[in-house]
Amino acid sequence: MFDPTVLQALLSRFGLDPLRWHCVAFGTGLINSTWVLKDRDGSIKYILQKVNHQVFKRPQDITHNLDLIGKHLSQLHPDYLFVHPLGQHQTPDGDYYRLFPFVPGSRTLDVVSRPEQAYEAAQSFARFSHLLSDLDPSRLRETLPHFHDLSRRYKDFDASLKGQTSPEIAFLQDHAGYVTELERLKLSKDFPLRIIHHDTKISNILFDRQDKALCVIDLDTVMPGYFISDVGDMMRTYLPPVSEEEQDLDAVCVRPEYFRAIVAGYLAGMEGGLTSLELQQFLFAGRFMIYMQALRFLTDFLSGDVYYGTRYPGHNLARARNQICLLKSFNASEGVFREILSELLPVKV
Ligand code: GN1
Ligand code: MG
Repeated sequence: MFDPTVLQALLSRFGLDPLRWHCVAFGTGLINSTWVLKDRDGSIKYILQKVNHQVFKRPQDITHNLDLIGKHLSQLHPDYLFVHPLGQHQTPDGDYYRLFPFVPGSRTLDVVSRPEQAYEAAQSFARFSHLLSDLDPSRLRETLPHFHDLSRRYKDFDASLKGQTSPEIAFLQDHAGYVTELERLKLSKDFPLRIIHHDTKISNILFDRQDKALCVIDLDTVMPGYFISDVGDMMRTYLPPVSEEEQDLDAVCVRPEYFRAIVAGYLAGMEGGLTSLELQQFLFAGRFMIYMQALRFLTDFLSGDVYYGTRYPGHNLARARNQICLLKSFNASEGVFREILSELLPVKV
């Protein structure tokens, strides 16, 4: 938790009376730390976030992107709810904090328990990219260079092996065809770089009490990328009934009705904005993101857990096993997914 003197100094910097606000840790993110600021009556008014500057080496690039996006949206789509930070501050030891307004009546979900929630989230992430489609992606900074660069992730994985073998390593090596598949797609002009979110887990959507999506949040990784990152991360995190933390692999499976909801919601939010080549990549989107997350967890395990926080020995190995199991389950459901796609898509896949 917070050193009280650091917290007091920080709140004063943001123009808040340190004696008035009660600061409580919030959320389950693996990278940044988040707190809510409660007023004396217990109501939440602000969100305070510390950006992990080991990961985000240039937090000012996040600010640059958010300013650019905020201006664009307020000019062209003034009704769009965009939660802009109220302020940011770097402490003398380099920690970077941001203060956000709490959106009244909003709540976040940690798990997707109804397909309607998946639809709402997918529609919101798609709408966000769609409304930004007339902003040149190259004007944004890459807040995390090579973040979803699968070739780079594979190289890092390969370098971490140092001659070791295991069933997990062999599985990921056997599926390295996904790396070349993405490189091939990237060569096509019909597979455009877009401004996308890059972290579409359900807790990055604010919902109202009726489970209608209000807006997307956690915009640190908004930067140029491919739509398959956003769709794929929704598949990775909404299709299974359990999270990547689940160690009971029998519980890791995919739920086709959530696949339908993601695809339908995303198409609705994009309003016809995807190219025909993109429309054919919904299955690859899921494979790509689940595979990359398995690579990232296993690489971190093999490298001594330097990136993801762990709570027990072998935690990152367990997460990698979970994702490998999810990828197997995803691929085993290809037939059902194809049927759904043939109903929803205007093109044949
Ligand atoms: C990290 O911290 P969190 O949960 O928002 C990671 C994502 C991973 C996710 C896996 C900047 O996100 O890419 O998918 O963990 N974010 C970063 O849980 O590495
Ligand atoms: Mg995040």
